[in-house]
Amino acid sequence: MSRVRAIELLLVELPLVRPFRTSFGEMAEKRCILVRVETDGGEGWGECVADTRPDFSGEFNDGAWLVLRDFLAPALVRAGDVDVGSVEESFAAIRGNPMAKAALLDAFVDAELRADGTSLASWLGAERPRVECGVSIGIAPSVDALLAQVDGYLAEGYRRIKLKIEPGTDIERVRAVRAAHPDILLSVDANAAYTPSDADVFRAMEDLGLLMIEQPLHHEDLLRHAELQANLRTDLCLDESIRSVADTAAALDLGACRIVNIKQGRVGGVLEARRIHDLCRERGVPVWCGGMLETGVGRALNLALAAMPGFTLPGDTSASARYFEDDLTTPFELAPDGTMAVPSEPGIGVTPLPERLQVCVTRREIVRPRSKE
Ligand code: SMG
Ligand code: MG
Repeated sequence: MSRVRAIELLLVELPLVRPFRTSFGEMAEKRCILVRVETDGGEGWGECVADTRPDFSGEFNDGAWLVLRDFLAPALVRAGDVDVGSVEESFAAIRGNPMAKAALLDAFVDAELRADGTSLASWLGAERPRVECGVSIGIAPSVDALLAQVDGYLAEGYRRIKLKIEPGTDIERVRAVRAAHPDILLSVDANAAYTPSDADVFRAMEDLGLLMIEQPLHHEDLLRHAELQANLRTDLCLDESIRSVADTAAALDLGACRIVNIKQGRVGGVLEARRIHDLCRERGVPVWCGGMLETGVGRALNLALAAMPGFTLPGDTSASARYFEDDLTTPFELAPDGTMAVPSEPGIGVTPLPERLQVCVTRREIVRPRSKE
């Protein structure tokens, strides 16, 4: 149980080692909000997975900043004594905005666990000291460029390759990678770029031995995903469509997917992510840890989640070097066997390096209790 003394918002900017292109756009820099919560027991850190534009979801940095500064942070400060079991209640009157909520909630959970000397991984019941890592490859300028990237990541040890796809180049690209690597774990992610009339594209991929097809259709369309899944042998996985444990239950009941991508930031934080994990585990549905090109702060949290027992497939938990020349934290490194260590220090186990914050922070604001509170 702690009282929140101050909530600091920091906007950070880091160049990416290579632009990341998806079916909805290209990203050349990482720009995100970090949240630092100060309680009477210590401090904690969270990272917001929103980006500059509302493209992956409706949330974006400037909007999340306002929601955090004007609604979520004041609500948490007003709530008085809270603990990890009651912190979500302080946000209950604020609809939507799961990415903003996750950043603040995760920072609070981190502060509580640090004060208690418990690592997030052990608190979540994580069972593995290391997790298997995959890598997500953006849409490349050409087949040759793509094949070269795949070769490079496989040589580093990554255990699963995920290809971003878009209409027009999809089948040719996936076939080329499969032909070059007949035995690797290979999946594709459409980021909702297709419609039910594109079913032929996915049928053409049936004999390519894909581990899954991620989010082929519109994020709000569970019914059409269910129809597509009924007509495909390949497993569908939902990402953007899953914003809560309720969405997950609906998707599973409808048969809209057979695999779930858990991104804690997309579902309002680590507590809801754990509920989704528990539901899927109960129902025998494999889950894996998605990524939002997080800095070391968000990556540390993802690694703790990915070590939970229901996370049975390699996640998009790649090494710091896959994204940044210089991360905000001590870099996360991939071992040659394609695994990464789960942080074992209290809380998320890492703290942004002050000298990196000095370079990367472009905006800061602090919310404190009003004097009468
Ligand atoms: O963190 O390595 C990563 C990126 C993983 O492909 C990835 N994320 O839809 O799963 C997804 C995308 C969303 C990011 S779009 C900027
Ligand atoms: Mg995805």
